[in-house]
Amino acid sequence: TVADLIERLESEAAADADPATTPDVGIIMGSDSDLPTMEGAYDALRELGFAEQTDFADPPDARFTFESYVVSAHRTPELMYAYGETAAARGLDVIIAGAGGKSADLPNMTASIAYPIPVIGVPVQEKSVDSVIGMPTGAPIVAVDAGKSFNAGLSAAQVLAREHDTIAERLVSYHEALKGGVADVSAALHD
Ligand code: RP5
Repeated sequence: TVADLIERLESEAAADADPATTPDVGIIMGSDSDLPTMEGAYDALRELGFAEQTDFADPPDARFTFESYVVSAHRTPELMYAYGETAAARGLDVIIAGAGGKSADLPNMTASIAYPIPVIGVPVQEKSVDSVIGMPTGAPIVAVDAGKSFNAGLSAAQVLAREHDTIAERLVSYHEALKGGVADVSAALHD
C-alpha cells in the first residue's frame, strides 16, 4: 500500500546508511504508462556503469546506482511528499522525474519538495513541456525536451561527476565515442 511505501522510505531515511551503499540517482514517474519514455534514463545510466538498486538494504555490487519508483502527484500526493522529503536523508544526489499530459506536476512539485537536490524533469508528451519547465522564479527545475529521458540520465551523471572522477571519466569516454561515431559516418560519405 501507499502507507507501506511511505513507511519504507521513512525508515530508510532514518537508517543513516553509508552513502556509498545508497542509490545515487532516483528515477520517478507519474504512471507506469510513462515507463517506455523513461527507459532512456535507465539506458544512459546503465551505459555509464550505474546498476539498478531494488533493495535499499542490499546494494548491488556497483559503486554507482539508481532506483526507480512510480509516484503520482495526483493519485498519491502523500507518497510524492515522502519521496521528496526523504530524498536527502536516503542519500540521493539527483532525481529524474517524468510525467505527461496536462497534469504533469510530479517533476515540478518534487523539485520544490526535495530542494536543494536537483530535479531533472522529463516531459513525457510534447504537450506537457510548458507544464514541466514552467516553474516560478526561485523554484528551479532543470528539464530536457519532451521524451529525451536518455539525456536526463546523462545530465544526472554530470551532476554526480562534479564529485566523482570515475563518472567524469566515463562521461568523457562516452562523448569521445559519440564524436567517433559522427566522424565515421562523415568519412563514409567520402568513400
Ligand atoms: C500523468 O498522467 C502521468 O505521468 C502520465 O503521463 C499521465 C497518464 O497516466 P495514466 O492514465 O496512463 O496512468 O500524471
